Amino acid sequence: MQGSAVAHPNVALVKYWGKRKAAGNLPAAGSLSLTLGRLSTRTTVRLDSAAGEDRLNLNGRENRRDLGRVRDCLAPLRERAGNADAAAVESINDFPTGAGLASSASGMAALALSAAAALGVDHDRELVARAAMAGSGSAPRSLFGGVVALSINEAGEWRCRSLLGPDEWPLKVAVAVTDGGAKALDSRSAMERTRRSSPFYSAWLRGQDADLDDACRAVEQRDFEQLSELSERNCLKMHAAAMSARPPALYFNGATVECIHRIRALARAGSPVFFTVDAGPQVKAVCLPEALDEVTGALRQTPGVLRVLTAELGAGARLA
Ligand code: 2P0
Repeated sequence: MQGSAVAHPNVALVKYWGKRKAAGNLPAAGSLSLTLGRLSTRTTVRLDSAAGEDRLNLNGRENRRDLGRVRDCLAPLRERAGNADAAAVESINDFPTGAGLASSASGMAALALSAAAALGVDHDRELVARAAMAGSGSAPRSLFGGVVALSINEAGEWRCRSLLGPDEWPLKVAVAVTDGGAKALDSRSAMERTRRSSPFYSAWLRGQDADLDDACRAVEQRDFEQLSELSERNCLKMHAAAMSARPPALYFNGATVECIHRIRALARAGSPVFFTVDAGPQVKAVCLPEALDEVTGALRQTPGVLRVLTAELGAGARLA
């Protein structure tokens, strides 16, 4: 009655920011992401019918704050398996947690798969995806490798799929860490605040289907220039909506902005690179392999950058 899984975080190029329904955690629009190899979450779930309650140990510490979303993730699996035994969850990230590096995506993907294995229902990948979604709206994307699209139709039916495997486009990602601590504002509250109060939220949502379609086309054609233009614009639109919430959700620090300018300058000078920023102050530079050394060097020299991590496209979540 035990299961273990590894999952990688993902970086969204077409962002998810706002829910359609809090129940089931359904995003209001589709999204597209790169699964990052090298950075990993490793999770083990042990079922114990004698234990009174679920427990979560995250990075070696007892964690009660995230137990709610752990239970949300476990619920559909427990229901299918007809097993309500208490779960002891142990999860370790080898990268900063809760700092805008999509630890909830890799965490909930690894949890869904390891819990499904512990409950004996991991053969049903659609159920595992549904459990991951219940934990976090970006988590189903980490179940898949390479470039991943999560699309949602008018009726709220969704599907997640890999557009290109990790070996089909040699994209590299340099992550400039500008703050090592956990973020002050979690994305769930910030996106809900944006939905309720940003004057730009409806415009943000209206553009999402077209951005996702264009991004899918750019990926299928391996058109780096198209993907660059679209991803930077989608990122800035998301942050514009978040910044215009009341009170504002501002994730950028000074170094975030410095990094963005540095990356834009490299691109203007002809390097194949673009930036994106998620719900935290870290900056992700996506580039073709020939630009990686130059990009990491430039980011390391940018004032306020603590360190630069690099990753290539990675595989989807798997049992370990
Ligand atoms: C994304 N982010 O698409 C976007 C871009 C952050 C910025 O998904 O409430 O942790 O658990 O569904 O997935 C972060 O939000 O939110 C996120 P919940 P989640 O990657």
